[in-house]
Amino acid sequence: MSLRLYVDHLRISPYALSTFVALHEKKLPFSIKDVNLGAGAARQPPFSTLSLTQRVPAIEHDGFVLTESGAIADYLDDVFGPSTHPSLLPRAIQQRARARQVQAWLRSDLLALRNERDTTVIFHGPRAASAPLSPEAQAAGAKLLHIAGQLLQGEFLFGTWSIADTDLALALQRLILSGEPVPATLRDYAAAQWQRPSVQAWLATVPVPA
Ligand SMILES: N[C@@H](CCC(=O)N[C@@H](CS)C(=O)NCC(=O)O)C(=O)O
Repeated sequence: MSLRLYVDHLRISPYALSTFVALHEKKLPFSIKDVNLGAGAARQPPFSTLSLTQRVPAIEHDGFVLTESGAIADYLDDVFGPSTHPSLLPRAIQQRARARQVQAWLRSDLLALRNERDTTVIFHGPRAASAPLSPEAQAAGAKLLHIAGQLLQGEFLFGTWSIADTDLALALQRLILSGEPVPATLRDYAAAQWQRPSVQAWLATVPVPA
């Protein structure tokens, strides 16, 4: 079995983090290939010919290449099923649908917040002075906190860990690590998610700025 993960070389892609964590949580052996997005490597061969969407993350599993972190999580759960590997998504159908909903929502909404608090702040530390959030980004932050507060049941979203927990914690970290006010329960949740060995393993690969 060969499994390779393509990620951005600066390790600031939240989607690449999600797939790295997914592979780690599944306890799958995999190699990592860096793609230098800043140099346009995603749009040039060899990556552009491998990857349908020319985006990271991509996985290459025994010659099959797949992008889109949500689709990759589904694929990994299908191929490496619950009898042999930990699940990334809840097994109960409605919870699984809710987890996918959360994943898709986090990837398609909150644009102003995602733009104004990009993941550099999470993986490379806060900038000396970030501009205050615009009204649009403040509204996105408030929406994130409201929905996270509604969804969160104790330690995890769905009773036990799922990949949606990593994605939600990442979104909350945009606010927390840039000093925005976040309720203690959500801060504690995000901090606990950040301590997972899978997330720490990703953080250990983040290059130190020159
Ligand atoms: N919805 C996709 C988003 C993937 C995505 O937007 N990746 C960005 C990096 S964060 C990318 O590869 N951009 C290509 C480029 O910068 O050339 C997913 O969940 O995997």
